[in-house]
Amino acid sequence: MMNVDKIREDFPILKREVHGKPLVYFDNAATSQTPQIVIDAIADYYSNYNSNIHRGVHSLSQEATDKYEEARIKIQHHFNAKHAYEIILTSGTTDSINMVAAGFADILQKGDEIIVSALEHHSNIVPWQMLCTKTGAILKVIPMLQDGSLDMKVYEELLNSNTKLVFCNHVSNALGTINPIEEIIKKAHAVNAAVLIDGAQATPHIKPDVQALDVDFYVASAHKLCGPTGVGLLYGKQEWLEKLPPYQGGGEMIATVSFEKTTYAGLPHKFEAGTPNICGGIAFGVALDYMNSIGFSEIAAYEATLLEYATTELLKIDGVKIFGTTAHKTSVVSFNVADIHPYDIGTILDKLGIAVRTGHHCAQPIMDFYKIPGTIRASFSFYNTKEEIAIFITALKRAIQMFS
Ligand code: 7TS
Repeated sequence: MMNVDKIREDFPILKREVHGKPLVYFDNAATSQTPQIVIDAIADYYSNYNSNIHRGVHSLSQEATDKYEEARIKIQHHFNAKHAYEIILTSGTTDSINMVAAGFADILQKGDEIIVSALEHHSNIVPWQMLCTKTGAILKVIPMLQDGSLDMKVYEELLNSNTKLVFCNHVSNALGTINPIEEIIKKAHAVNAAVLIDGAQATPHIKPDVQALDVDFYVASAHKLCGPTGVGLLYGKQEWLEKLPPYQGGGEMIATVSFEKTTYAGLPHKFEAGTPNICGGIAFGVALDYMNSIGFSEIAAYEATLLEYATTELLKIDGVKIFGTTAHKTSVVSFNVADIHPYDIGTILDKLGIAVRTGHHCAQPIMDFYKIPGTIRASFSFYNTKEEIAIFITALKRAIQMFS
């Protein structure tokens, strides 16, 4: 069993107050909080061995390079990638997706088809639209159903020999739906299409095994996994990473340079031009160690109890409507109360010390589907408690009273 009281001691921010009230942080789907061990790793880097990597013969550069490459190996093991060089360190999910989209601009041809799901974050929609404009490829959409799941029957109908790529999030950020990615990948591979899975929302709750999934690309951000902002990963199968052209030109990504001809470095450096977020990469590794020390099955089991409690209590309140009601969800509850604007509720909750996100959550097509401007989204992490949910429910009732 997880000792949540002890875990909370690891997060200094959880001790602070907002508007004179103890912070109740339920915006974990936007970014997770940072444990002291990760904060210490960041301070240690800048205090003791800050230097540029992969280039210096001096000791600090060697130390930083070793730590950075150790982090890559930690990430490799966490995601069970076959090779460390299949892990490209990026600035985050958005960067990773754009890297793949830019690469496919050289591969796709007019009339090729690419499929996205209706549940995507804008960062998994816009790059593909840009790619279609560049290449003449056609974008098709797997529709969603009322409960916030994907219409897998239509997905099968969309797939054909012209389908070259399929993109889907592992978990929807707006609703928490866990998508059937195993089936999505298998069916895409049956027509020889490549698959990119956006794991930004899944990775805080689920430990994915990229080899078992047989996924072509898997992307995520460290800042949702107790790590720092500005760092994330692109996992790509070796064969794909070798096929794709480099994303950016610059230092670090070359083998030889002359004005006549430049040759590129091997993986992973081909995709890592310039000085990377060295400290961020190292801290990402520490954050993964921290989460693994708690255990992902323990985290998922505990968060499921939080989700169930919050859902039950919310549904007792008149006028509450929850969006995203499938049985397979992470600990996200997206809802509205009668015709009160989500922003108004969010503002009152903030005054009471409670951080939730309101709005379209960068997933406007989902809001259009439900014909709503947005929702109030409470997203729970393993360091949240039932007591905090009780405080949130009481505060919500107060907010509702103010608007009725
Ligand atoms: N994909 C999904 C599914 C996401 O939830 C997010 C961020 C991104 C991609 C982009 O990640 P980034 O780290 O590159 O910004 N989602 C959210 C959210 O739900 N609230 O704030 C950010």
